[in-house]
Amino acid sequence: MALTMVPTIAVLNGPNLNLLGSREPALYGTATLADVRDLCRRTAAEVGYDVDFRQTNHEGELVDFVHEVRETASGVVVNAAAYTHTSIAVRDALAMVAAPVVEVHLTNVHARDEFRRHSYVAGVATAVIAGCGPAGYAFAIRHLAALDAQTAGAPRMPEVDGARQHA
Ligand code: CA2
Repeated sequence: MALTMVPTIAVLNGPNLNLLGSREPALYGTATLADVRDLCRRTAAEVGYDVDFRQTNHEGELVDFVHEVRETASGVVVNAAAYTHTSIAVRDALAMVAAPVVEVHLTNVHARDEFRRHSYVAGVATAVIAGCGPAGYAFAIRHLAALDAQTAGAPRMPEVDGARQHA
């Protein structure tokens, strides 16, 4: 009997998000990152996906995570946290991802400090979700699943396929 691979959505989290739920509940709520991971897994399972959920406090490791998932993930959800506002390296890595990328922030970054209004990630993302708390991750997963369902039925462009074979 043939094994069927379950497609995977990667959920990548940046610095300090490992401490979620332990500080600043008025701003970030009380959910922990483990709660966010469980929400992502439940949501993804509902729409037929696995989740590869990761967090790092290191810029280079976040770049490595993007490289590891860039050819295999059906979509990427990224909350690059403070690296959103500082990292051209993270942006350049995300620009090389074949699948759509959704940028997520727990808080409304546009209603906070001025420096949080600029995102290096947004320019290479398909969509940006901010201010919905952990639900933003679930919205992102549902959106990526919907995009994947759209493209699954679409005819592929031969010149694009050819270019990719030689890449
Ligand atoms: O709102 C978001 O999701 C942010 O990406 C969170 C980042 C911040 O630098 C971005 O501007 C917006 C900060 C993550 C800090 O994580 C926490 C750690 C402990 C308690 C609460 C949050």
